[in-house]
This record gives sequence, structure tokens and C-alpha cells, in this order.
Amino acid sequence: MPVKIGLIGKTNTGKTTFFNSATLQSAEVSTYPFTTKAPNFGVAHVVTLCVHKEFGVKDNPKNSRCEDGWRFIPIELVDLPGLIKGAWMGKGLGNLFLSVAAQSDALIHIVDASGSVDAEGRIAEPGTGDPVADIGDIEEELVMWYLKLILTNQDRIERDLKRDVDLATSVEGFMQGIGVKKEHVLQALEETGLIRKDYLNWNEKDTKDFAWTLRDVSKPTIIVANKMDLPHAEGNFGRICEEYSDMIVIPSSAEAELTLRRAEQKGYIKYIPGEERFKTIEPSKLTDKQKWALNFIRKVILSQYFHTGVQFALNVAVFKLLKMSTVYPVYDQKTLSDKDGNVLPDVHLMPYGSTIADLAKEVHSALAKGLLYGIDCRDGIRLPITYKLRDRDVISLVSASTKKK
Ligand SMILES: Nc1nc2c(ncn2[C@@H]2O[C@H](COP(=O)(O)OP(=O)(O)OP(=O)(O)O)[C@@H](O)[C@H]2O)c(=O)[nH]1
Ligand SMILES: [Mg+2]
Repeated sequence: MPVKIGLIGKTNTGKTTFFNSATLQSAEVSTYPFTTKAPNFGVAHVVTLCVHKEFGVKDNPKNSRCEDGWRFIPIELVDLPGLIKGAWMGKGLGNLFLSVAAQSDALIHIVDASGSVDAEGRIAEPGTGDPVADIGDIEEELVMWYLKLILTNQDRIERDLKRDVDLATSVEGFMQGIGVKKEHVLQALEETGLIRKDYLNWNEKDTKDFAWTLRDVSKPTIIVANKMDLPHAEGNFGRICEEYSDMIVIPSSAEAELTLRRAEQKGYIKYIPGEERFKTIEPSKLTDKQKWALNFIRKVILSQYFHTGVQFALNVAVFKLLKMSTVYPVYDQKTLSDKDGNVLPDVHLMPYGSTIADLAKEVHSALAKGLLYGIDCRDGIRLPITYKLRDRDVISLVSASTKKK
């Protein structure tokens, strides 16, 4: 199952622009509020330094792509309809939104750092809006949905408790559809201290605190401060970092990334997503407007922030927030190839703590069944199937059926 990242945020903050630039799709973007009516799904990539150079081999990537030494690993990106304060009361898309958002492993909360979206979600002069308040409003929206679910299931919880079903199991029962697991409930009860208070004595504030914490622990999130190319964005970016010091905040210009990716597609420039420079290939083919736009990106975005933030945000979400490792399973330990001779064909994103047995399951269920051990292709050491994988491991999986006689 590919890693899934959801894009959430107030309307008009640039979610679809971010999505299009990362997936090279053409979903509708406009200055009107609530342009995206239903979720858009697409394939984006995270980028990591490929191991082929270290091993001194030429690779034949299959499930990913290798460009100038960088491995591009596919992930699924979901662009969600925009939110606005009060959406949970029924003005917005409610449970449909929540259930799609909940299927994501992590969320990227996109905010307009320039403050150019007003309270109704319309585009306004940069500097007139308050991105710090916008983030708080949208977070509150999400929490209200969690709270609503808890409140509408109060009778069920009480019935469960009477039947000696514990609170965590009961809550998981009606919230697993939005990605809440028993361990999340237990963590939220622990963090709020409510583990020591009888549920029947919870007051309104207790339930709300619980909903906040449950949202927090069940759905890891980073903030992307978008529209950094506009006035007022820099000052607001500093404020966002201060206010949300417990979260990762990444500056971005989705519009700049989209311009670069489209120019690259047309063959005007050579640009590797996430890099801090691009090369103009045929300057004579560019119109004055295109030249101006590319120059602006070079001077205002790349020289100041080193990247447009789009690729960087995806990498951070997968590698830092979700702590995923990249692991290369191979068949032949010596040639580092699969059965058809493809060298380093696949790379898998594995959650922190995954074992060789987990890797085998990802590759093929038949392989997992007869799995005997793994071999670390760096030093030839035989590893037990309970060995916890490390980032950049290249592992030959040996099972009863594949073992060479
Ligand atoms: N200057 C600037 N404008 C941007 C940037 N990203 C998006 N925009 C503009 O912001 C407006 C809204 O962009 P969308 O991508 O449609 O925003 P959205 O968040 O998907 O909006 P909804 O679907 O309504 O929630 C469009 O006019 C975009 O061109 C950016 O990085 N810089
Ligand atoms: Mg949109």
C-alpha cells in the first residue's frame, strides 16, 4: 500500500496548485472560494539519494525512477475540498471530507502565509488576512468533527462500559473508520490525564480536550506556509513558526513549483524537483513573460529558501514526520538484482521499526510464507526475519521457495 498524504486547509490557500505541481495533473484552480468540490487523487513522489552510486552499480528501477542519482518513490497525494470556519456545522462536506482525510497516513495543512484570503474565503489584498488565526480555525474544524462523533456516540459508550467493554475499545469501535486506533485512544487518555477520571464524570471541557488530543495523536500533520512569493508572507511565516513551535512549518510557493514543472515538461528548462537551481535549455523559445517569471522564481524563491517547498514538504512528511525508511529488496545478493537481472529494481517505504518479515510481506505474500532469513548486501551478514530494518538497507530475501540449491 503506498503512503498516502492528504492536503487540507482553508479554501483558496493553494492546495490544488500544490497538488498539480506535485502530480503534474491539471485539476481546476481558481481565485473563487471552494473550487475543489470533490477530492482529487494523484501520484506524487518522495526523493532520496539512491544507493546505486555507493554500490558502484548501474540500476534498472522498476517501481520507482532514478534521475541524476536521486530515487523518486511514488506516494499517493489527495487534494481535499477547502474548509472554512463553521464547516463542521453542516456548511461544508462533513463526514465525506473527514473519511477521505482520515484515510491519509499524514496531513499537510496548507495556509496562505501572505494573508490574502479573507474570512469568507475570497482572495483579498496580501497582509489583510491572519494566517495564524486561519490555522487555528481549520484545526478547530477538524476537532469539531471528532467531537461530534464522540458526542453522537455517547449512549453507545455508556452501553459498552456497562457491558465491561473498556473505553478505548468502545471509542475505537466507532472511530476506526477515520483512522483512530485503540493505541491512539489510550495515548490521548494518558496525555489528557483523563485515564484517571471515570468517563461518566467527564464534563464538556474534558470531552473537548480528549477530542483535540485524539486528533493530534491519530493524524500527524505538518504546516506548509504557501504563497511565500507574495508581500507580507515572510513576516507571517515567522509568526506561524513562533505560534506553532511544536509543529514542522515549511515555507513554499506552489505557484513557483508549478511554473518550473510545466516549463520542464515543455523542455524549456532542466529542473529536478526539490533542487535549488534549474537550467534554461532554450532561452530563445521563452516569451518575455516566461523569462520574467523564471527570473522571479530564481531571485525571490530559490535564492532565499533554496527550493519551492513542494518537494521538500512531501519528503519531510514521509521521512521526518512518518519516519519512513527506504529499503531495497533484491533476489541476488551479489548482482543486487531481481530474478530477471534488473539491478536494484525496487525500493520500499517502510515504517520505522519494520522487520525483514514485514518487508517480505510487502514484496510478495508467497515469499513471506516460506521466509527463512535476510542477507545484508553491504556486508553479507545473515539477518533474522525479526531484524529491524534501517534506512538504505539493501536486503536479499531468502525463502524456502527461492533458496538456491
Ligand atoms: N502568489 C501565489 N498564488 C498562489 C500560490 N499557490 C496558489 N496560488 C493562487 O491561489 C488561488 C487559489 O489556488 P487553488 O490551488 O485553487 O487553492 P485551493 O486551496 O485548492 O482552493 P479550494 O479548492 O477552493 O479550497 C489561485 O489563484 C492560485 O493561482 C502561490 O504559491 N503563490
Ligand atoms: Mg482546490
